[in-house]
Amino acid sequence: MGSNEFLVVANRLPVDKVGDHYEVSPGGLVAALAPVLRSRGGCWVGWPGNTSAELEPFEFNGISLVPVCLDQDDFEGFYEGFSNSTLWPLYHDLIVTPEYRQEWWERYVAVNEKFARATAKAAGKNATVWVQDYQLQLVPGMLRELRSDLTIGFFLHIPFPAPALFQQLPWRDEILSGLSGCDLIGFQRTTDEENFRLLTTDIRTGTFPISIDADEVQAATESSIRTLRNSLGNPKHVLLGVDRMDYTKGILQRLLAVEELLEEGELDDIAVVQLATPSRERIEHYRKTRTEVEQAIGRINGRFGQVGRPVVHYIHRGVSKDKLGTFYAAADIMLVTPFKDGMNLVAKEYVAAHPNGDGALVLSEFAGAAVELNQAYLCNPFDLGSVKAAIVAATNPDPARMRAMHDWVMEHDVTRWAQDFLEAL
Ligand code: ADQ
Repeated sequence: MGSNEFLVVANRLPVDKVGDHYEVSPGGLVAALAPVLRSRGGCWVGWPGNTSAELEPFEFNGISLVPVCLDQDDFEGFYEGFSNSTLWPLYHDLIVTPEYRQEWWERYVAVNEKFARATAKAAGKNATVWVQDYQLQLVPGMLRELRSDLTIGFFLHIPFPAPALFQQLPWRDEILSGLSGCDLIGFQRTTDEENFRLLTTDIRTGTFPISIDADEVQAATESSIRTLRNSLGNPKHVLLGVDRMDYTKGILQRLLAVEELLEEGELDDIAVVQLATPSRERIEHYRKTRTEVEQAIGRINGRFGQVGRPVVHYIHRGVSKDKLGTFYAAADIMLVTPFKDGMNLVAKEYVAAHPNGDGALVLSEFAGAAVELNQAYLCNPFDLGSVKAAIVAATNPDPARMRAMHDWVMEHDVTRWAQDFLEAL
């Protein structure tokens, strides 16, 4: 038994090793939880992100970190396999076909056991443990067996599918029994919660839409916005996409919509900026998505670009928070078009960067964010006509809509999300 009174357990530690030191790593979960942990002073249990190091617990930026070390077989079976090639596509409504493999499942069980044991060791008497996301659905049940004194919460960051889909999973009973170790399970949307409750009503559940650390969205200066727009050739409309390169995000669909609008003469004098962080690149579907996106970008630039003035500006790298803030502030239209998304923090970050009512958000109905940001220009990414109509409408936006969404996001930030969940727990 340890002495920590509050523990976050997540697949990844909130840091990356860069050379011989650590840096806070980017991503939805980290953005969401780091501020909460700092203010409560707890510990974070997670994988350090590489399979080589055997690490001891250490302190970083006022948070104590408890590493769970994974070897290459764990990484391939638990992370790339069961988490991201079985559960990820299944929970995102089969955008690609999930693969069901016994050896991946066995790794998933073994790695969840590692997390549960490390957590049981670090937790003080009657501590509160908050387990995060689809990679660790067995941890609550295992932890309950090891430590009956703990209060255990779980938050699912991605959607929970309809029972008809979930029931495909050969290990569906084991997953439900793992989750039944929880005192409370939180979901992003009521539809996720309802889907889960159709399977079992024995566990307490709630809906807690995650949000952003609104203060972290850097206020961009006028001059940085001007410099950026100049470098894009001062077009009438700047359109922006910011995503992990993932097939759930509908990056190709938004490019195809723009291409058709250019072809039809419905849009002109535009620049599109697509920032896409590399993601899960050893998985075939991810490589295919990248290839399709890059082909479309090349084709669109070939058809509609000029020398020195492409239509689509594409960065396949992460960008710093402060540059990202300038992109958000400079963009007239933000394109968020996932086929399915638990929440989508990018949509909220964009809204936070537009305090004065300028800008327009084109948002998929299938993003969790669409529930709260219902003043966006909503679209159905499975219907290109609907994406095109939303983009055209967004070229002449109503400032009242952005103002209303801005006020909502500023009020409902990630601190409030965490407070709401932990109070309910
Ligand atoms: P993600 O699928 O990673 O998260 P999202 O919520 O959009 O999706 O978060 C991505 C984060 O990464 C954002 O904070 C964004 O700023 C950052 N980011 C993306 N591209 C970047 C780039 N090129 N450079 C720098 N930063 C970049 C999962 C779920 C979501 C859910 C979150 C949190 O899939 O639905 O909203 O968890 O619960």
